[in-house]
Amino acid sequence: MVRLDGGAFLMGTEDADALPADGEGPVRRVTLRPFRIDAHAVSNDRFAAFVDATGYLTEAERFGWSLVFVGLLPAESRKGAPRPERAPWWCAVAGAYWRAPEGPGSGVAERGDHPVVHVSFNDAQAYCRWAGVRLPTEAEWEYAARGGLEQARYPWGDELTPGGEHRCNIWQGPFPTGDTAEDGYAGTAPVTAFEPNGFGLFNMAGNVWEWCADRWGTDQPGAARPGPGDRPTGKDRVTRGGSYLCHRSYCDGYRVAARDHDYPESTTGDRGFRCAGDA
Ligand SMILES: [Cu+2]
Repeated sequence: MVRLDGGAFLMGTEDADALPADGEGPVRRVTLRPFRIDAHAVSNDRFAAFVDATGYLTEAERFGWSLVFVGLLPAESRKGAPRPERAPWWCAVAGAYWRAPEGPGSGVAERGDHPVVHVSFNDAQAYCRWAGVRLPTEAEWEYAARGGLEQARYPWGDELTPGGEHRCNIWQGPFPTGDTAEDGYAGTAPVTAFEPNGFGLFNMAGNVWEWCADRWGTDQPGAARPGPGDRPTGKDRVTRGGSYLCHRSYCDGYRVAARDHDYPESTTGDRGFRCAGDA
């Protein structure tokens, strides 16, 4: 973990291309206590240590399925797999879970240092309890992702590919049919791929969406809520950072202020987490 000083920072954005419905704005001054945060997302190897020690069954295992990106599935597994109408590039795959990310027959033997996926918010909480840590608040996550830069668009600055260099694992090419993997990866990348940001944190943009502690909402409290703090109500939880599936044609979740959410039992092949703690 990396210890960060906290203090005041400008959270959110008023960028013209941020959707008002996502609640990225207004920009507000938020003050944080010092805290610690993982330098990278929790890997398959780390999650395996938790499961081996506790016998924990993830929600995807208990429900018997999870959402896998269609492009990562062999043709025979795609057949008959239900697809959400709103996002038909996902297939509901029976038997998909963290140790079999593309369903039966797949494995993580070659992906021990990749982020664990198909973990729900509740699974992430269970891991954190075991490890004696907690999920970051959304404010902590964004402060960490910004890496000390004020109001930059990405964790490294304002340009997506400075000098033509890829700085994160997202989608290149036409979505969802052809990821050219120009950044070096189709699907997940190792948790320490690419240069870290100014705080030494890896993959705060792209690779996998990361669960935060906060309940989802789009009302930003500004000065009324000076520090991190959970909303009292709401079922969904916040996710941040975007994933290997993000492409500006439909989702630029890899912008440092971008936000998303899902219900706490939900799992997908592009969502994981990193842990935080009090300093
Ligand atoms: Cu996205």
